[in-house]
Amino acid sequence: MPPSQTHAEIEISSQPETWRKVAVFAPSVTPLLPKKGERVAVVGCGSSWFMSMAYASLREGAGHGETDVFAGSEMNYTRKYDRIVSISRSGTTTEIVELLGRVSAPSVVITAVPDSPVTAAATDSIVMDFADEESVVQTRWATAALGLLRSHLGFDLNSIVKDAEEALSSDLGEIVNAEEITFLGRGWTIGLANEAALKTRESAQFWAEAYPALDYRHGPLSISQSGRAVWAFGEIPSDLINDIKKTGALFESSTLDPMAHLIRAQRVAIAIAKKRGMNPDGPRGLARSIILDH
Ligand code: F1P
Repeated sequence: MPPSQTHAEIEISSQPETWRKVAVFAPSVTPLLPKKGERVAVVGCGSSWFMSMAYASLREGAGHGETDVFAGSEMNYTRKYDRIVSISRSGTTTEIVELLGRVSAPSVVITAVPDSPVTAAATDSIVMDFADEESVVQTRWATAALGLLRSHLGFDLNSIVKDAEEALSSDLGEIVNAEEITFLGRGWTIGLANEAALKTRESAQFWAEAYPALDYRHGPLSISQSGRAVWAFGEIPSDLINDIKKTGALFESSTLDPMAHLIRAQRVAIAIAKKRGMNPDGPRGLARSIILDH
């Protein structure tokens, strides 16, 4: 049986105040993050990879320079970068420690834990211990890390705290009864769609997928039907919405900032886990950090 209030729920609810703290903290680390024009690779594993994806798309889209993204295990070591940005809540993820030891470009790690293997391996470290979590499943850490990087791109995090509060108080409705959810995004929100699907898989062993929105029609659409759901982060074209609705699936979208909309997806994941009698803080087969012994 899950405890009445899980760590994940407490951490999800604390996102508005955490984002405010990130907004105050961000200017102090500006010199450690990529400068405009630098060629950058962003790396992470799991949630940290998905937040890396979102940042890479936002950075390049904002005209700050070419920005590639890699899962920690899939770095392209033949490419030349001016800076490597890595995200790791635990600071102990093997793929990231090894990657930082191998790259020749200056690197910066965003982590929740000071004096960890990643801080030893990176050139510079940004420690946001105030955003660390008890739950294995990442929620506020992921949005705090992405929030920091959005701030660095000039985005005012305080401007979406209201959206976060709305996402926390909104009624979850029928979506918690869906038998499958397909999450969609475009550009930077593809990372959010992947993160949302990871949340339901980790915390509720619940079947969820994620795709670039326009790719939905190239196969994933076949899984949609009444009793299942499609969830879009950010805007998607109206003809695509019509095609989704024709399948009979429940369709969820929002005018909230997509990172705030992710909070609703985190809540849905926890609600499904609880409905299934699972403890979302202790996902099957997962640990806070994946440490490989090779
Ligand atoms: C990354 C990660 C998480 C996952 C689990 C195992 O950790 O893959 O995304 O939920 O906790 O670790 P980190 O490198 O950000 O600590």
